[in-house]
Amino acid sequence: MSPRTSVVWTPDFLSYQLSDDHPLNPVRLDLTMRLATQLGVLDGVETLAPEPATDEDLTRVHTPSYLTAVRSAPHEPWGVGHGLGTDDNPIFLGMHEASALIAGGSVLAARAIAEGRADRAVNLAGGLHHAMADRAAGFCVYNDCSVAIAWLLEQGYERIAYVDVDVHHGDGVQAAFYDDPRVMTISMHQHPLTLWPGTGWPGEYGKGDGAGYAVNVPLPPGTGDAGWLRAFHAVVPSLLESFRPQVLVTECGADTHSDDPLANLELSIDGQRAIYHSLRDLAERTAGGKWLVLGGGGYSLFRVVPRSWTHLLATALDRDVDPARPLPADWVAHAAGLTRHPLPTAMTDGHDPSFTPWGDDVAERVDSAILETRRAVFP
Ligand code: ZLS
Ligand code: CA
Ligand code: ZN
Repeated sequence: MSPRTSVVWTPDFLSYQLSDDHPLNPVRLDLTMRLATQLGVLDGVETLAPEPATDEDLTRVHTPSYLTAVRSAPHEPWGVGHGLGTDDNPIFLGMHEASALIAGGSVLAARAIAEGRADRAVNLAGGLHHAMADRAAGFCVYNDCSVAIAWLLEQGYERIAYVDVDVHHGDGVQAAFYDDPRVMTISMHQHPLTLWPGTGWPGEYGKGDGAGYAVNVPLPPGTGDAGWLRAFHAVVPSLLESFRPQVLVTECGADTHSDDPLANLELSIDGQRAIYHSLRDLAERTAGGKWLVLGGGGYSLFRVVPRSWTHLLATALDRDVDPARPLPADWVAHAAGLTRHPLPTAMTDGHDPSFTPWGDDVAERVDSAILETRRAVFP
């Protein structure tokens, strides 16, 4: 039987706008939904409208005093602390409401799976993986990934795998479950010496009962499709095959792309599409088909995120989009009215993800990253 997929969406997700010139611009979500709709990817798909996460949901991960600070910050912005009011995490009106709505979206997606109404569920506004128990960080106020996982644990789930393909380290989710063997966290990311937040070393492998259940794969700047996929396949499938998660949760940030202004990996749309197909295959083979898909970073707002996440939605819906498919003229015209950047013309960057234009130096450094991770986590 073909899998049932739920898509969580409300236009109110667009109110998570940290500031006018902030890199995490919600226009990327609007452009993605428009592109997926115009390509017919969402035809007949009923979207689920979320409610804000409750305090009970949020305090499975966050401290009550942090919730109080987030709620009051827009009204008394002086000396709030908790990482709020920084360049990365400016205080904005409705900050608690917008952040709780995104977390509620990820809980709703988890609930659709837990209640057996869906095998797969998608919240593209989610993936805010840096938020800590009592602190905002890296554009993230509430950690919807952790809140959804904590909700699943509360329902009695015993094995959740979290795979984070965003270019940044999934530090907040790792920290939330660092000593908990019920949650295996795996993050692929640009090397901590070369990218904020500077964590995600292979030696961070969990502690106490959770030792061995945190996994980090740092990749050198310049890593392209082939190197990234090589590292992924050397580490992730065998871990998931032995862990046998009941649900696979994935953070699917699209900031690994070569056009992304915040980081220095060199993936293409075609490489990212291959990643999404691998994640789907792993959910089918190792997690009984249960796949919770979250968004994440991605700062090439016009050229990358809409195409990449349309492939992600299509993958989750088993309606794969041909990379050669041209972009609809209406979408291009709409996007052209918002940017002076040249727009792509098709759903591909014209790359074969198994081909790498990079020299052996990057390939060799990818191989040493793989070895380092494997030494840390495989007995
Ligand atoms: O994973 O690098 C940093 C921290 C700083 C440098 C930048 N300044 C402004 C603050 C202090 C050390 N922060 C990163 C955070 C990256 C978060 C990624 C989130 C995710 O993709 C999941 C959603 C960072 N990199 C780039 C920026 N911040 C950044 C770039 C441009 C701007 C504009 C708005 C704000 C200030 C000017 C800003 C941040
Ligand atoms: Ca990551
Ligand atoms: Zn990121």
